Amino acid sequence: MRKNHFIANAWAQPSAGQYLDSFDPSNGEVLAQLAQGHAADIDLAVQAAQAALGESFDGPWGRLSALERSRLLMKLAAAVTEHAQELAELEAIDCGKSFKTAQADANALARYFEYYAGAADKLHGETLPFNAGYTVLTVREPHGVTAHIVPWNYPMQIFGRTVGAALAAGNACVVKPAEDASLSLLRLAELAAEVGFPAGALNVVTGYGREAGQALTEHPGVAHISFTGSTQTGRMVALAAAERHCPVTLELGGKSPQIVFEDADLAAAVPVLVNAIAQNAGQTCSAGSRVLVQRTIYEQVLAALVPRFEALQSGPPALNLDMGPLVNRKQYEQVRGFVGQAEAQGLTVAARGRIHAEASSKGFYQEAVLFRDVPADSALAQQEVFGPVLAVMPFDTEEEAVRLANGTDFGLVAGIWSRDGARQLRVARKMRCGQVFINNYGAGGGVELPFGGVKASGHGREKGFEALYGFTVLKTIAIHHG
Ligand code: TXE
Repeated sequence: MRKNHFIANAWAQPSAGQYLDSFDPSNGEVLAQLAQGHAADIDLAVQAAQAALGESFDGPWGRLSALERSRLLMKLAAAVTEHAQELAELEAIDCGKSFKTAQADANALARYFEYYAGAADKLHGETLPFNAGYTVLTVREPHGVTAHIVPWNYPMQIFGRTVGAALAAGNACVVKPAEDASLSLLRLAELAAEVGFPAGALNVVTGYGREAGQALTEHPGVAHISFTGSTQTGRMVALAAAERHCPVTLELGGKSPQIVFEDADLAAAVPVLVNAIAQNAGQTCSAGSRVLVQRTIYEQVLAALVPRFEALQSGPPALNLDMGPLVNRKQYEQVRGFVGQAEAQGLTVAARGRIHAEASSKGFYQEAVLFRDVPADSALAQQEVFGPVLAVMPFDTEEEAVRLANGTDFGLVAGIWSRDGARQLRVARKMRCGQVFINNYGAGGGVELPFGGVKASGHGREKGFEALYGFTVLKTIAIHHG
């Protein structure tokens, strides 16, 4: 399968004529050849987006009313629902997800478009009380051309929450998917053209991060950058953006804790603790990769976790097991490296999951691993593994739990399990992160719920109305009428 860029509602061959191999993680074989984008391809896409907007927002996309944008997004949501099976299959094979996970991602994508379609014509400014003789108002305007650098773990969902919001707010988008997982996003761009988005409103340029990605971050025509990915690359993107004062939203990784107090409802908590790390084989920015358990119930919680971990199975996407393979060899080696290093340091493996007999030995399969008594300063407790590896550790007091929970460079999400209402809120207010879940974890995704991090987890908010605000520039207009 050979795929080109999608620019101005048409397939575009790569300017340098080069294609890169994208691999099937379930067997290590070449799945597709993707156009290898360079600066020239990015330039074409940015020009197409600029033309769609027009110099004074008078182009075929720029002049549409909020209601017209809303209706197009609603049509795109319907097209995604109609093609959900096809999109899920592409995503499952490309990323190594089980089909049921990819299906859920397709549903979430449709929901993002619905949500932002509904929000597009409710994105209004204010009138402000001011001096006598004045009327002052604010208007929210699009940035212009927005860049969206998308990783491989949830391509459709991340596309939905950034591109959906950016389009609703009236921006024209240039998307650079991950080199490992571009197929669903190329199809989405095609669907957008089919439902009537004007040429240039949505463009997808594939290629490597250091080529197409970097060129996009450096392009002077880009007015806002939304990046989801690693902390390291996020820093490079932010530096490139700073060179030309371009606003940037960074959604980076995490080492998110779940705190289990002795009064928690364990029957409710335990399955969620497992799912929070098994979901997408741990390749989730908000994965609950640390579990802090009050010492009085520590052995009880471990005893409940162990059989559930042992039952977790990894296998080919079509088998719809708990987990598929990891996305690529680099990720596979990274996760194996963390596990091997922890074992070499004498950390205790409490349980291991299984790899299904039908899994190819050439696929990137990693079984779930549960480590107990993990020291707070170890790599396993401090660094993002991005695989199905859970670090469990005990604590004695609430103060210690808060210190441990906040004691990493990251700050994305936290979970609190307790029946004590005062403690729930007290601890939630002390968490240094962007989202806190009490007696649940993730709230089932929640497209309406603002999401993002602090510290090395990034800045800016996606999802909900906050994302829409981020994709607009607030202009104040003061009228002196006497
Ligand atoms: O990420 P990169 P990688 C974390 C996770 C994972 C690690 C490495 O810990 O193990 O990152 O993954 C594009 N300019 N997360 O190497 O490099 C790249 O092409 C512009 C967490 O895959 O950050 C891809 O589209 N763009 C995370 C995207 O950036 C560049 C999701 C992400 O790649 C670029 C994924 C450059 N110089 C990984 N270099 C999350 N927050 O969910 C690369 N890219």
